[in-house]
Amino acid sequence: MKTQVAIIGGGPSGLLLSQLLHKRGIESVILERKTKDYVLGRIRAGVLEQGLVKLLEEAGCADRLHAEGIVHDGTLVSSGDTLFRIDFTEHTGTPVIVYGQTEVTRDLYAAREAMGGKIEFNVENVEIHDANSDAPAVTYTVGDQQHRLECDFIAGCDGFHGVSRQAIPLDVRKEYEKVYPFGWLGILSETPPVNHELIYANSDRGFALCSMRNENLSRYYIQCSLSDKPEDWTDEAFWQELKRRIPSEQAEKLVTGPSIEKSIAPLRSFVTEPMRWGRLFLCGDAAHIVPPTGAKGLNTAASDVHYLYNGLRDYYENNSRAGIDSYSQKALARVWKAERFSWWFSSLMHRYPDQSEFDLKMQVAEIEFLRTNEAAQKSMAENYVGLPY
Ligand code: FAS
Ligand code: PHB
Repeated sequence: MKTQVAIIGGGPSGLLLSQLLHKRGIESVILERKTKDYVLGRIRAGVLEQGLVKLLEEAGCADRLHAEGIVHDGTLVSSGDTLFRIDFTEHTGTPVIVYGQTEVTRDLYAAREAMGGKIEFNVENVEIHDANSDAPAVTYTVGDQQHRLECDFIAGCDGFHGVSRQAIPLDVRKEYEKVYPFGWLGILSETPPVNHELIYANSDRGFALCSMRNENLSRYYIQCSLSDKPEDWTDEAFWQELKRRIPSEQAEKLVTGPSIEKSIAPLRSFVTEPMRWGRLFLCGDAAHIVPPTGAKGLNTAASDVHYLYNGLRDYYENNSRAGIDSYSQKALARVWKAERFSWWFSSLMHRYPDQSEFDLKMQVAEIEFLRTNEAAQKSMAENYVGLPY
């Protein structure tokens, strides 16, 4: 089988890239390890930057997002019982949209299927061949059938645990990593959100986040120990702990209910350089990971897709290599800014096991500076709504 762009991974990065390429008549095949239902069963990101919204509009996949997404002009930040608001629209003129990654992925699958997109599910034994040549290929199996996909380019959109990053030789690839000494225990509940905007809470018991998917589907997180398992936490224990971490006024009006999903995500900052090797291009979580504190994971995958899509368009439409040759450097410039913001906001809002009293004083002073300083709030707003592509 032959195609122009072989895309490994049918998550948001791979699907968005495939859909954008298709709109320009550039052929691609997506190879996905799991089933569509499995991919759609993952509960992940919840906040979309305008950059991603615009890409979904360009891909012709933004109708439901605009109908069901919730526009947020700001967010609340709390430290103990002190609560203040960061006004995104006042500082940047730009809001964010709350719309679950699951729904983005659902919309992208629907668009790919409506346009006859080629997606292979349940692929195994994916191997990348001759990425550093003019004739790369991907081999894989489905069941007991061996397949070989000849292509012009390979997009590695297969997430942190995928095979693409490993295809770049160790003497070419450099990796940067910071593992955080805690995780996020998240639940979904069919209850009205405690507040119409998000609440990022720092408390002496640890971090908490109050988010939502719609007016009757709430998403809550609490910082937890890395040794915790979801089954260690009853719903009641989760709700009691959440109430201890958010301001008492919100705790009193919190509507609790049974969790319909409960999971723990480890937190890490991770970047691999370069994001390109020959005709292999890494995109999204295959190349970088951020702690979800800044809601940058999915949104930084989107800027990668933007750079790669435009580079491939330039190649096929104008016979120019400029875009693909500058992909890694352009994508990494924005990736590192997202890494910095996610690391900064995580350091500000979480309690670290080895935090000294002085460290704690620094954290309190930094939150107080954010609460009282307009430049600090503008800086946070600009990073949160998304830096320019
Ligand atoms: P993905 O990991 O989403 O998709 C990669 C796809 O490749 C998967 O479908 C996988 O099955 C497939 N794959 C893997 N190996 C393969 C192989 N060998 N062959 C074929 N296919 C293969 N971001 C936020 O902004 N906010 C959040 O709250 C948030 N929460 C998260 C919670 C968890 C547990 C995780 C893991 C991530 C979270 N993220 C969050 C980040 C997340 O949203 C990612 O940034 C986003 O999924 C990136 O999309 P992709 O790059 O497509 O990677
Ligand atoms: C979510 O709603 O899942 C969410 C929102 C904001 C974040 C992280 C997760 O920073």
